[in-house]
Amino acid sequence: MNKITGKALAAAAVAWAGFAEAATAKYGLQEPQTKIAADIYDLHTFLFTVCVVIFVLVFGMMFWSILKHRKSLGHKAAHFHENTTVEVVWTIIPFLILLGMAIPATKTVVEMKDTSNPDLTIKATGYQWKWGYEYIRGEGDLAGVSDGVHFLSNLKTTMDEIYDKSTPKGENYLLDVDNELVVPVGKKVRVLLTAEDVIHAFWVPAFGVKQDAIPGFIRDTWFKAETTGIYRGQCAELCGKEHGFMPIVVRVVSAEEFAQWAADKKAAAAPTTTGVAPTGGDKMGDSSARSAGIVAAANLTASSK
Ligand SMILES: [Cu+2]
Repeated sequence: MNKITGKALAAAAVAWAGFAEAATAKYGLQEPQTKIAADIYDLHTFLFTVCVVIFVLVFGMMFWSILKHRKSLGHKAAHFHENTTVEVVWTIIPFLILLGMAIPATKTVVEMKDTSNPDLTIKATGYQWKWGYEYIRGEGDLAGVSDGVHFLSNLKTTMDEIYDKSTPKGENYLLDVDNELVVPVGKKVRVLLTAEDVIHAFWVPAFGVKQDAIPGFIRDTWFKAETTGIYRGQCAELCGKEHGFMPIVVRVVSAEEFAQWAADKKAAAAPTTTGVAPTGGDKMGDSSARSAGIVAAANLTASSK
């Protein structure tokens, strides 16, 4: 009998381990790719454990008390008031628990907010419903490599995939873009965030980055990706009917690949021999449309004089 119980327990443990692994893959946090994301992951595990322990202790004590001290067993309710020891204990213990949770959490939040000394600064602008990226001139060694590079990043998932039920959904359904945000590995990237129309939010779970992009304001955040690869995120602020259609895709590459990519982007954006900027579907109008507007405004000023 004991052997059978042992085997059953072992089988249950194996089944539970398998279930836990599958559940983690499906419902758990994404595998952290930055130190901050790893800190957040550990904090989540630690705080969740504290909550579970408190839950088990409180409910265990409650059910045990109800069952063991019920009226049918002949128990009579005890009457005690103003017990100083009990009151001191139940004030101090929660205070210590909160302190134990707040100290590591605050340390991580302070680290998250420290956007100083970046290697590279990128301005990300939220639009209904796409992201615009601009590699700006600023502090850091890498500023000269990519400064001035700017582009829009649109959803690549086809409308058929979204609306036509007979079309199979791709592997990265609603998480694929035409122009990825490319960054070098192991470098501190500061992201300046703003929006053109309504509030959006820049969220890349694997980097532990989530920051609102607010029209008229600049907020900043940072990440330092530790491994090359492609990491996906989404707008995390309900921003209109196509809120779910503005993903963020970050491609982390080596320093050489980054320099090459930046050079290619700059070459593609350079004016052609005819002096007309190439059309790259740049609806943001940062290049051709905006400069045409500037020229028109200059002409107006000139003619009014
Ligand atoms: Cu949005």
